[in-house]
Amino acid sequence: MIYTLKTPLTKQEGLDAIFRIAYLTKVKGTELPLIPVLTEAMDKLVSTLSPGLGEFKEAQSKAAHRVQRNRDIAAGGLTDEQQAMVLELHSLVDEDGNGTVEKEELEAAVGDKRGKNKMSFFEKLDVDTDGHVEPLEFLKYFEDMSKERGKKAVEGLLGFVKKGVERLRLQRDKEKELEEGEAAEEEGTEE
Ligand SMILES: [Ca+2]
Ligand SMILES: [Ca+2]
Repeated sequence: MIYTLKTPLTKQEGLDAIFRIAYLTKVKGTELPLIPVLTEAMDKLVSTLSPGLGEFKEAQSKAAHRVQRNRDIAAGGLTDEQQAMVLELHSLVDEDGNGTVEKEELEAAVGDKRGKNKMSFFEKLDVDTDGHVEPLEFLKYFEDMSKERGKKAVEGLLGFVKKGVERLRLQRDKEKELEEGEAAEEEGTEE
């Protein structure tokens, strides 16, 4: 049965062959009805082929995704590294770690800069205006910017956000140190 599958048969020829083999090996000369035997043969065939089928489909969809990605990058979209960087920045700006960036978090990192059209950076990012910037909204903003204004503009903004995040982290560390210092002092006076 397996051998016939490796020959260039049409689907119909393949099915006919399977049915014929099922008939010859299981039904001919017996009292068995044909249909249950065929059903069983089909089930066996499906379970034999389906693990490979899943892999094949996955490889195919990965290849299709790859082609689409290459097209996007060729059209000026972000590279894989830049996408990773954008998502990392998103998670760094998301200080409370709830998975989205809120207005206060963004302003703490990069301030409240308004463009010519009076829209704040946050308003531009939060396209669906639900008050949270999801990772995909963040990514889309940089992706569009890359396509419309080029790599340099994106690199510039990425650098700006990165600096903001680093400055914020230093500031938080200092505050923490101060707090710990005070706590230690208090403990010291108690003794
Ligand atoms: Ca957040
Ligand atoms: Ca949103």
